[in-house]
Amino acid sequence: MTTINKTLVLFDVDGTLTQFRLPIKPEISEVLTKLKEKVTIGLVGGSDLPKIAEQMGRQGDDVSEAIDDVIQRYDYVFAENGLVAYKNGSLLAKESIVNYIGEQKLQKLINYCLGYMSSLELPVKRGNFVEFRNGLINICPVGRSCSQKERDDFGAYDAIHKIREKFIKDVKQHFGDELDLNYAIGGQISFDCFPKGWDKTFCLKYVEKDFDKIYFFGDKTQPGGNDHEIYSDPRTIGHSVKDPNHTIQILKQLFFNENK
Ligand code: M1P
Repeated sequence: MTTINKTLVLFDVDGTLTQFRLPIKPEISEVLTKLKEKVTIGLVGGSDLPKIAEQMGRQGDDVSEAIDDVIQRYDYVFAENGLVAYKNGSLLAKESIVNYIGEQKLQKLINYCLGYMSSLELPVKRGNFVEFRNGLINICPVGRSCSQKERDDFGAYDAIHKIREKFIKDVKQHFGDELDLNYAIGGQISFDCFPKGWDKTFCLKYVEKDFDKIYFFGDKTQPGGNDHEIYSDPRTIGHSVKDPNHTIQILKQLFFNENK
């Protein structure tokens, strides 16, 4: 197999390598294993490391084993947009949103979002509406403790009623530039809030000097989606995909000389 030097291929997770929050399928994983023999590969997800590991690590492992597996399996793992960064199995860097924006601003955001969600009427509401992570705050109107069916139902409901888009618009209008935050939809039921510039391009500072070509594959590449900035960044060659099969189809054309 020919090795292509100094090429990095970065992948978003949900919608690009897996269905939303579900484990990677063996046939997709197999292509990535073959790709790693040719180029350097990495993941850049909005989710935290345990969630990425659950989907991309060895299935059946407990969370800490799955984390060990995923950080070994991929050359780079950038969780929470790269705010938690691993290279070759070791922690490279970790950033904290609370240190960066401070407790007061953080509470303003959380209190406002909880207030907004308290007056939202949805087909169902469950628990865990605000998830605090290292580098971002995840806001989830239906509640992260919903079942897979409730998740899928909310996804379909949101596609019609634009609950998340309207919510983000309202938060932006309410705070203006006061919080200096950005908001992006990365998955099916929630949106992420993070300091401006802490989108997925954040991870590029760890790799831009070491590679001649950096490919990026993502599904949420439209403005407002959490792949948009890195997809359109001049440092990457962006590919917008419809689903994991589409990703594999493009990989085969680009790296395995298959034309369809
Ligand atoms: O990977 C993209 C997103 O995955 C999850 O989204 P949801 O639960 O809405 O499907 C979240 O972990 C989110 O933070 C992340 O951006």
